[in-house]
Amino acid sequence: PAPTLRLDYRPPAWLVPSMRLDFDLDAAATRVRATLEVEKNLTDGAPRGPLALDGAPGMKPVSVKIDGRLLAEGEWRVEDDQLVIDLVGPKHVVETEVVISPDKNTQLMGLYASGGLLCTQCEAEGFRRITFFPDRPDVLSRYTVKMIADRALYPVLLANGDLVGEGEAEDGRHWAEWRDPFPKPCYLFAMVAGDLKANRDSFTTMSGREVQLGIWVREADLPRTEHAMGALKSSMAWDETVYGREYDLGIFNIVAVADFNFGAMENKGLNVFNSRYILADPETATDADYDAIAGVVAHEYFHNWSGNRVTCRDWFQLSLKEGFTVFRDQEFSADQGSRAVKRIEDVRVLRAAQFPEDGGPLAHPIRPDSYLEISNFYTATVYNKGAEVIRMLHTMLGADGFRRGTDLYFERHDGTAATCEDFVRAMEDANGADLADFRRWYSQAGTPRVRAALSHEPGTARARLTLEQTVPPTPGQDDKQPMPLPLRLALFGAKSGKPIVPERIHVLHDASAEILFEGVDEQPVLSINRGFSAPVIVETNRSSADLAFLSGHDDDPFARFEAMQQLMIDTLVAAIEGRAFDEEAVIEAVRNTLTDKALDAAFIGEAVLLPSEAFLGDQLAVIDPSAIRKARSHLRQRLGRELEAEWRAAYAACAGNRFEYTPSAKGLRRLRTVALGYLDDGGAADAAKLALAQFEGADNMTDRQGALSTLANGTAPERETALAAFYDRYKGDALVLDKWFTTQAISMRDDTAEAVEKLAQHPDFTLANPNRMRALVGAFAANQFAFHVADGRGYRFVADMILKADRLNPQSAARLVPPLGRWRRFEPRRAALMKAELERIVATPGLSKDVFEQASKSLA
Ligand code: B3K
Ligand code: ZN
Repeated sequence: PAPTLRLDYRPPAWLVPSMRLDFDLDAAATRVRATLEVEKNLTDGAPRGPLALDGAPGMKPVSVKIDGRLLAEGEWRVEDDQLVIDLVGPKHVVETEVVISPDKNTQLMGLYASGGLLCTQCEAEGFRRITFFPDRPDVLSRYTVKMIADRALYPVLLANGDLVGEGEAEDGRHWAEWRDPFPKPCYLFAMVAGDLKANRDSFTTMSGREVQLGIWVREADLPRTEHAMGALKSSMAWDETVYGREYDLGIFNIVAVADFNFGAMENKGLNVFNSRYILADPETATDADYDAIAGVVAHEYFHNWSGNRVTCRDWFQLSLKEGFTVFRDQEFSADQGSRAVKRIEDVRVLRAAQFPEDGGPLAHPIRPDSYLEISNFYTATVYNKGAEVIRMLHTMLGADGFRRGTDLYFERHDGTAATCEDFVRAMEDANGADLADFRRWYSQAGTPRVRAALSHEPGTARARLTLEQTVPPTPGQDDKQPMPLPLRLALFGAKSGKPIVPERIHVLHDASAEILFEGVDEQPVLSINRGFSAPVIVETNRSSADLAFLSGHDDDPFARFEAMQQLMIDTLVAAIEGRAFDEEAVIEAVRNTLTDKALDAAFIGEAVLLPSEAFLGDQLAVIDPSAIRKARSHLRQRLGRELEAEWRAAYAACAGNRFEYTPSAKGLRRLRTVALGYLDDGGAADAAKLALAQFEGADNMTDRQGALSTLANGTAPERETALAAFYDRYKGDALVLDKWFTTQAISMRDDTAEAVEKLAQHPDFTLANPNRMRALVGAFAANQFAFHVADGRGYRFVADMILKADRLNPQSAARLVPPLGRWRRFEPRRAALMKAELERIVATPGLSKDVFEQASKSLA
């Protein structure tokens, strides 16, 4: 198949200013009549040619009419999955009819059935599976949508915009008509039919308009929608305060569905959510779930401006809406809870998901240049690195300058399909700034590396900081230009512990720079990339003593966390590489953090964790998962044993905590389970008993799952007791059952790969549900030691799953390929086994474009 290239963009030949959709809904056979008002696009550069409407492979119109006249079969043709019609005049009304089968739609793109519901997912290219249409984001139309369906099966009929009519039809059927006054691309179309109940509420916007809010779920789930509703109202208020953006329709609906390919979808006025990002109560959802729900609800809501009012011209611009909106949701969450902990979590995600992508065969810039299948580009790079790029603009321009830029951007581009370039230009124009070099962040892939060396000349009271950056080559990009890197830095006195040079931002524009600090009359310690101000890897010449000092004294909490991580990494990497190492420094630093009365539990719970095995692997030239496991477990055991008294004290101090969703209660729960884990690894004789007691006595899922995870890592008899009890208690609840699968898939036990193979045979396992597939297979593939078990069975298992899933749902199957694609980073035996599985995948006949693209690029 031929790739789509960014530079091949041409405006559409035909526009569709308005359209009407008539749905006769039925799970087996839904009739879709589309009435399009089409007009020739007279803009510069628009090609002249016939009307070509995208359709799904194998789709054929039942009938085609032009201006009311039924065309004979020879007057239209289907070519390359497009319906092609030669039109003579500049404006016509085109009417097509198709019949589609939602209940056979296992890809979950277009119109599909999920647990008795009918719902849609159109981004990126799902609309063409519903009807023939120019399925590209730069064709914006006003929609009127009429749905007719059986009233008993589908009592609720929802679509975008405002409800303009409803009524009875024949044979127990009923209808509803919705109209969306805002022109939108077809990827934002949505429709839902089913037996749903709403949690209803309202929000009064800053200009005093009342918006009806509804979160639609199965009746039994209604009590679990309060948290999402609260998050929705908070995000509506936040976008007004922080960005001056108001909601623009009278209705905002959210629907939760059980079968969904990703998190949620920002369809205009009708967001559709994976139920895991809506449903929560203390009994079934962890604190992490609560946080994720608030983040995703906010994210989708924020898209109403960053994505819907201003949309993307083409899919290469995806980060225009996604990077910006992730930055917006991150800041929203930071404002709602602990900013420091939120930043730590976001950087962890970036390092776990985006850095490996940027350093591997699938590396691409946040604005890619080509794709085979756009679904493969909803990546950590486009989303999370994209958000970091926006954050750097915020850092460099300041909050006010950034806001001037977004105001101008929204004003200029409202109602249109824009580009990343438009966004950067608005930032420049609003601030009189020159971002010429900054644009490289959009075009260059790869994580920049910064080498920072601080030297002190005691006699002269001067310190000299030299900075050097390199951007590594990535596939298709051998030569890189330096990127502007905003580095927040400060100096502390090693002896006095006092700040010597207060925080400042240095933007490193060139390949290297030298900064001179005056008045430095004691030995300084460098604090750099504070708050993770640039998404880069920093290498410094700081000693363990410097890092230990910063981990206890830096006044930027992120930098404190970072110093501790670096100390742990230095120690573990030395151990893994067989060099001399000093575990004492880590043990003391952890002790100090753990007993520092000035720190809150949430921060401590993050700071005392060792870097993950996968992240340690990323620090090594060649990854040997067994060596990493050995060194990391050894240090964890020592920390557990030597700080046993401190862990016990922390555990006891957190124990009385009753469930409350507040930052401090969350922090206590976090630290409690972290302490339990260390006690267990340290070999405390009563650890399994403590864990079982926590498991049984918990009044919330965070504590219960935390205890279960601890037990699942070990061999105590309490393990099976807890796993069985958990299963019995929650077997009717799909979202909680997902946790049961995941807990076992991420277990540190040596036999996890075998256990996961067995779990794939469990009657509750299915590849048809993306959540369940991710819960077991996705989680397993992220468990470095287990997935890379030396005999290669982990690779074989995941490859088998990819091939099976590909026949049902290529988009989800393709997401499992990147872990195998990292083969070049592993020791030769494992690398060969991984590569062989990729080769087996690529050689399989009938592969989807999605899996083919990921697997073939991984071998290239
Ligand atoms: N825009 C959707 C993602 C669609 C993914 C399509 N493969 C959700 C989001 O980012 O908000
Ligand atoms: Zn998004």
